[in-house]
Amino acid sequence: MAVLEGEADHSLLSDFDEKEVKRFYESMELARSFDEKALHLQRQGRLGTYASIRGQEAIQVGAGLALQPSDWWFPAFRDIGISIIRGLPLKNLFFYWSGDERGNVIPPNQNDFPIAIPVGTHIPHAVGAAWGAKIKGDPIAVLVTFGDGATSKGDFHEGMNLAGVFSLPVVFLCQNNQWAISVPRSRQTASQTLAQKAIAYGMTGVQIDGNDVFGVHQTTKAALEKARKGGGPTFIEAVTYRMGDHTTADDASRYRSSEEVKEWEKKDPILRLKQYMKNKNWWTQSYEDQVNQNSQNRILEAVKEYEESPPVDPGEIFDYVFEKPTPDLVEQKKIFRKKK
Ligand SMILES: Cc1ncc(C[n+]2csc(CCOP(=O)(O)OP(=O)(O)O)c2C)c(N)n1
Repeated sequence: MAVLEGEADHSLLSDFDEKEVKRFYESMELARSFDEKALHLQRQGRLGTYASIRGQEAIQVGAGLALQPSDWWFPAFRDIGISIIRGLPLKNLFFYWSGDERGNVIPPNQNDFPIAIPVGTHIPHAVGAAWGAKIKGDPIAVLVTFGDGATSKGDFHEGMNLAGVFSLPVVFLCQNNQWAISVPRSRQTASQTLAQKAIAYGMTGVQIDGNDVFGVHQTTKAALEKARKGGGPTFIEAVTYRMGDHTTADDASRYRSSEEVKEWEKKDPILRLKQYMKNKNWWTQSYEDQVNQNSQNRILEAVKEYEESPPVDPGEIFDYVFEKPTPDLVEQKKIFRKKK
């Protein structure tokens, strides 16, 4: 109960000052406002299918702010909070969720991979990047984020195994939001926790409260630092809850109870942080209004850029499959052009 009222366990709290705490809050608020806007745009037919991050802002902001620009990050599809922190232009996220590949163009010097829509397939990619960094002696860490459902995939186990054997600088961050579409955590694995899977692969596994931005930040930061210093991989299970539907194409009320959702609404990571800030006298209504106004301005500007961008040439789909197009692709592009 103390936690829900914003009471921290001071023995566990490191010295986050007002500025740092406000950065957490403002980033979480921006991510949530973006999320709400994306849902509205989808309902108005102005965006494609969208996967909400509501409820997972503490994990994404806590972890995103623990990364250094030189680290590499391999995202799954429910990760816009980290994308925003990493500096992906907001308009790219609108492009992405409208099925426009311009959304996947990562700005130069931003060490992020494009979003992996197939569940878990980016885990071996991340491990490969970590292996490359180790061979080259780059003092960087790799972060890979995924859901509880991904831990049932072969890609996860192969990635974890290799990372353990070669002691690679990679942090596996599982956002255990309790549901993989309609499959509950209890049907995902008979294992008591997901974190304990790390033991079998010879690495540290830790289960944390994914709605506690401070805890997520400290744990991820320590794991990334350990990785950069040659200490090997870590698996973090951050326990949270997917407050919305799986995507805008889903209706979660068909497979889970409203009581369950209501219980988790009380643990909303933003409410919790706000309460903590109120206890510290770091929050006022005018501060919140200002933060919200800033978020809205940024988001509306991005919507404008996204909607006013001329459409891409559809023939481009043939251009990026291989470095040099195969004769088949050249032929297909020709036929496509004639049909247009
Ligand atoms: C390889 C693969 N199989 C199936 C799907 C369909 N699918 C999309 S999301 C999802 C569930 C993912 O659950 P989880 O990993 O827990 O992530 P969450 O959606 O909860 O963030 C599935 C099965 C897919 N995208 N890729």
